[in-house]
Amino acid sequence: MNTAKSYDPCWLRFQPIKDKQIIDKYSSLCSKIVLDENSLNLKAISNELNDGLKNLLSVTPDFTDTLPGSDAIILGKIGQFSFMDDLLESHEQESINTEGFIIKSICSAAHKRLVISAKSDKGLLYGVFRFLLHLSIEENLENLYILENPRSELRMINHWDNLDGSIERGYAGKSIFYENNNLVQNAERLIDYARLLATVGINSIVINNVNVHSNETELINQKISITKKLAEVFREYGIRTFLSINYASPIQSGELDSADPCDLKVIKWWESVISNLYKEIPDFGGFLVKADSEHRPGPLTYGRDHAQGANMLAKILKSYNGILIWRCFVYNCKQDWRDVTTDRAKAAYEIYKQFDGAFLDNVILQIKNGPMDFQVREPVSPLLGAMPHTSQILELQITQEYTGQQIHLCYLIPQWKEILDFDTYAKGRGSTIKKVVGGLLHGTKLNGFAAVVNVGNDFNWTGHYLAQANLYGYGKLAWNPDVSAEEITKEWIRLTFGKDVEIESVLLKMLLDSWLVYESYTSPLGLGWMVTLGSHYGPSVDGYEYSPWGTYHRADNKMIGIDRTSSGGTGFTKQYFKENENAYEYQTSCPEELILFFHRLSYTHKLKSGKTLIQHIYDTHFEGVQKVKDMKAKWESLKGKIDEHRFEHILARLTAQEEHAKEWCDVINSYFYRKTGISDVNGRNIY
Ligand code: GCV
Repeated sequence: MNTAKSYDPCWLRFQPIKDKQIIDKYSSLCSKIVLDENSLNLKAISNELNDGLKNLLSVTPDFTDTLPGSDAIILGKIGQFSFMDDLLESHEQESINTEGFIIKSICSAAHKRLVISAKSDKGLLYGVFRFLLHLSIEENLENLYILENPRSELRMINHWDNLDGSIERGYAGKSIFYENNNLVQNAERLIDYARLLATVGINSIVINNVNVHSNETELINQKISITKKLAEVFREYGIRTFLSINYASPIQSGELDSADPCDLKVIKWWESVISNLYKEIPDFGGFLVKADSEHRPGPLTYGRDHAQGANMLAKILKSYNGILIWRCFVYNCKQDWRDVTTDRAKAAYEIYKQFDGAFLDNVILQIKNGPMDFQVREPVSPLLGAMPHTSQILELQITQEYTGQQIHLCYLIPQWKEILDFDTYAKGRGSTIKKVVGGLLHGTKLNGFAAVVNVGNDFNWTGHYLAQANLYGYGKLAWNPDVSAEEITKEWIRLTFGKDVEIESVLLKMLLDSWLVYESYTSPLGLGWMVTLGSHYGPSVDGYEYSPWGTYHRADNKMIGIDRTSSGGTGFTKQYFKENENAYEYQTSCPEELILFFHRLSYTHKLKSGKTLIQHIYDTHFEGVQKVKDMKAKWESLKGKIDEHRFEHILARLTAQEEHAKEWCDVINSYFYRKTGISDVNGRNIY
């Protein structure tokens, strides 16, 4: 059972059901399963059913491939059993897509039946997991009817893991994949990780850091056995494996002296490497590339552009049904801070927009949600939706690099919901980001989501127990971006902490409020970046101010913020479609939470609340600390209701958060008080 493992089961707890009524009600239904095991490519389907039912109901199901006259679960692909046509309406069969599924309960006086059906093994697996999770929280199975299709083709996880076991921007221990340049000997944990991902519908994984160092460069050739082993684990759970590659691999290998995408020798080199990869891993997904970004090599070195660089690899991958994902996180990271004309926010659009339609159709551009870099608050990247002839996926960051590093509670689903609901106006009103990444807006062939994951080998996987919810929620949103934050959160709480009204109400509020609470005591009004240089943790108001990274607030004793308007500013607002451009261009219409991202204002500027900008900064920071205190008190009220280990662990994180929030508040408020000399109207202690 899960409890004996050396790590937390997260939302896959599958504890024995205690309610005798439920056991009596469903034991007979779950003891017989109609299933043709030989027709399944994913053995996980029957294994999960077997293990799940044994854990939950102490039932060992009897598998059969004929329809019994008794209660039974009927599991099969559409068209597989002749009797399926009597159980599923033709419109139901038609409306399920390749990875969707249906769960349908059919009860008559004679017997109870539960049909789980799909068009593919992956769909069946998702259906089985959904059924088991449903049962595990003791939901009613009678009248159960779920027909779901994932909205996006790619629902991807990006690991920033290195072969030495370190994780770039990892806050939950070491890699669960690698140590000492080899695989970690922990096969069971890897399988459980694949299970966790599959339960929320993740179907693709990049297994190494986008900053590909020398050891990781070899995952495509000398160290291919590592890639192959991980691909085997993930394949069983319907997850396709991808690699981040070093664009200069031909040079790094010592075999060539160039990585020029137009050099025939280079092309041949990649052809041979890719052919071998597919020989070893026939369903290999493809490559993710960070090129010409933050000192990583790329085609620009050879006078070639991004489209030439990407297409060379994509062309080779195409014949194997592979995909090439090209990141758009490209900007000048050697900027002179004295230069006020260059605007990092403009970089991705300026570089990539011109290539719309120039990429092969198996190339996807991976675009971070904001134009800067996963700050607690940024506008949505104007590049998203702006390239109608190019596949795009949205890159989110589950790992909390700038959002409290899994010490602070910062539940990101509300932030991601805002991003997904953002209207780009690319094709008029209603051109939301979720339509862009669902391929609905421009009809692009490939589409979806990628996110940098937050897991490591900590007992609880994510550093903070409650950060597990960010991983869960990401998968749920990638599957269906329309589902509400509240619904996702309640589901996660029930699966993870059981069904209890008080626990649910406390945790729901803590989680749903936490992003805005974090924002309130950190960097104000869309500025971002007031963190310690390098580590990105803790307040350092000028940490990035005189640096080459293009990340400035430009505070003096009168004014703060960046003018990004087209009338006197950097002109970034121009990159948006008219409606958004107009909104951001003017102080009166710019959303206030982003006002200093777009405008340079005086500290005495009056906000809509009637408060001055400086007073708003003071107030939100004091309030933020108080909210963390309240959150902690709420958590403490659950003592005795939650197992001691998790209770104490979370309490310790909240205690650290309270202390660090106070640090943030004092540093930020003191900085601005000293800069401006303007006192807090409420006379609170500022240093
Ligand atoms: C993997 C930021 C992070 C880097 C990260 C980079 C990226 O700069 O601080 O650690 O590198 O983004 O997304 O490529």
